[in-house]
Amino acid sequence: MTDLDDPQTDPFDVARLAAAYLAERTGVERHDVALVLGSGWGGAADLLGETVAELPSHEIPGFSAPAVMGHVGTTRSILVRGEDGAPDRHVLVLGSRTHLYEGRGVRRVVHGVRTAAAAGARTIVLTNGCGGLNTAWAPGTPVLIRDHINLTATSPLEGATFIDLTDLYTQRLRDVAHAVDPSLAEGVYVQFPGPHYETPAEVTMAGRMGGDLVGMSTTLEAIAARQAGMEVLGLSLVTNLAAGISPVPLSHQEVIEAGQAAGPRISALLASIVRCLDDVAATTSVD
Ligand code: 8IG
Repeated sequence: MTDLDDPQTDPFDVARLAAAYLAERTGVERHDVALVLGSGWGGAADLLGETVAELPSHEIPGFSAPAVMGHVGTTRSILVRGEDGAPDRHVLVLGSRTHLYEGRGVRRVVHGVRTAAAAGARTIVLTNGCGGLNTAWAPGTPVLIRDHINLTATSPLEGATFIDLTDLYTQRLRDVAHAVDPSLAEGVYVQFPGPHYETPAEVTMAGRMGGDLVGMSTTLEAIAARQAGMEVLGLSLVTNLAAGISPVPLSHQEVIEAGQAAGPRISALLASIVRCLDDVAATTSVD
């Protein structure tokens, strides 16, 4: 049973199948950390370490082909060498994600996360490109996700599954990120369904609700990650000021260009954070 669209299929069975496929294709039995690369974050994997294996994501059971230009469609296994006696870590890099707006269902949106958990990952780093409400955050500014507001009106959890989200983007991992870069800002990420950007009135609403960032991904993945027992770190790249905050209309081209311009800097930041995560995650249980 590999059809995620079939309600009879257990999505965790498909995730285990995908993880077994990954182990076979990469030769890596277990991965320690997973990394989901969103808009603007694509170059980060190159700085992490040596790529052990790279495969087109759509070949993995349950994965679909990427739909959006600028999203890399490969999955990589990277060996991050431990420094100062720290152990080597296997990092699973998911270079593409399925967005809710693609209409393929929530199970597909979170399948990569569940696969990472089935592959052994205890820590997941979710990255995205987003709009910013704070004018002090120029396009190209990375922001740590402190919490989220899920406006998709859906959940990856099925049935009466109650999961505590009090410390979803854990303070512990945000402390690790701040140790790498004390200047990192923090914000509340608001996920809209998309694929249209917000109206200025919706951005005003997001701000009054307590939001700082608006985007179209991440919250459902974070919930699924927590359900799977993973510790979550979220990093947003502000690629544009949100509608109405900016005097000019948004364009997808602007988003891609801001990502490319910020690429080298945020890639180095992400690589440093992942190397530090390894050290912490190696000695910490999240059960
Ligand atoms: I990149 O301004 C990016 N993704 N919802 N709004 C929403 N998603 C985004 C935006 C934005 N920029």
